[in-house]
Amino acid sequence: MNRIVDAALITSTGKLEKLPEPTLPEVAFAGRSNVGKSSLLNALCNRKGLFKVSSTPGRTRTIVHAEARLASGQKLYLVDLPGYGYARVVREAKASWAEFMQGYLSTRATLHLVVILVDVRRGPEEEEAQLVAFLRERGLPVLLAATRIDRLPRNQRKPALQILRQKVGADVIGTSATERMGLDELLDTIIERLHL
Ligand SMILES: Nc1nc2c(ncn2[C@@H]2O[C@H](COP(=O)(O)OP(=O)(O)OP(=O)(O)O)[C@@H](O)[C@H]2O)c(=O)[nH]1
Ligand SMILES: [Mg+2]
Repeated sequence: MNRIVDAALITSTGKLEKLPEPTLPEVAFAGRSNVGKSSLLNALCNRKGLFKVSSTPGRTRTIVHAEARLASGQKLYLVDLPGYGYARVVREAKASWAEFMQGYLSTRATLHLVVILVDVRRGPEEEEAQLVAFLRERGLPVLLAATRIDRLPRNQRKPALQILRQKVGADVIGTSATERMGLDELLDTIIERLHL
C-alpha cells in the first residue's frame, strides 16, 4: 500500500518568486478557511504539527510547500493553500489574496491536481463553484475531499457524498483528519492522478 514515510516543510511564502523550484510533481489543497486543510495534510503525513493548525480562521496567508516521500521512494510536493471566505478579512487583503492564488494556480507548471476541501455538512458554495470553474478553464484536475465526515451520522455519509459529487461533477472522497478516515483512499487517488 502507498504511504508517506517522510515529510518536511520546505517553504512558507506569500510571494510567487519565493516558491521552491518546480522540480517535483505537486498537489495543492484548497478550501474555505478553517475547513481543515492543514489538519488533513498532517493526517496524510502522519505528522501532528508539520502544517500549522489554528483555531483562529484566516491565519494562513502563505503557500506552504512540504516535500513528502512515498514508500516507493517517489517524492512529491504537498501544498497547503491559504483559506478563502473568511469574512473579517478586509477587501484589500481579499484582492491581493486572489491575485496571489490565481498567480500560483495558473502558472505553477508542476501542479497536477487540486484537492478542494468542502465541509460535508456545509456543501459547496459560491467560492467552490468559482474555484472549480477557474481550475477547469485552466485544465487542472479537481478532486473533492468532503471533510469532517466523522460529524455525520453513519447512514447519512454515502448520500451526502453522492449529492456533493452530483453538484460539483467531480470525484468525492469522504475524509476525517481527526478520526483518520478516507486517508488511504485520498492518497491512492492523488498518486494515481499524479501518475506516481
Ligand atoms: N471533527 C473534525 N474536526 C476537524 C477535522 N479536520 C479539522 N478539524 C478541526 O478544524 C479546525 C481547523 O482546522 P485547520 O486544519 O487549521 O483548518 P485550515 O483549513 O487549515 O484553516 P486555515 O489555515 O485558517 O485556512 C481545527 O480545530 C481542527 O481540529 C475533521 O476531519 N473532523
Ligand atoms: Mg491551515
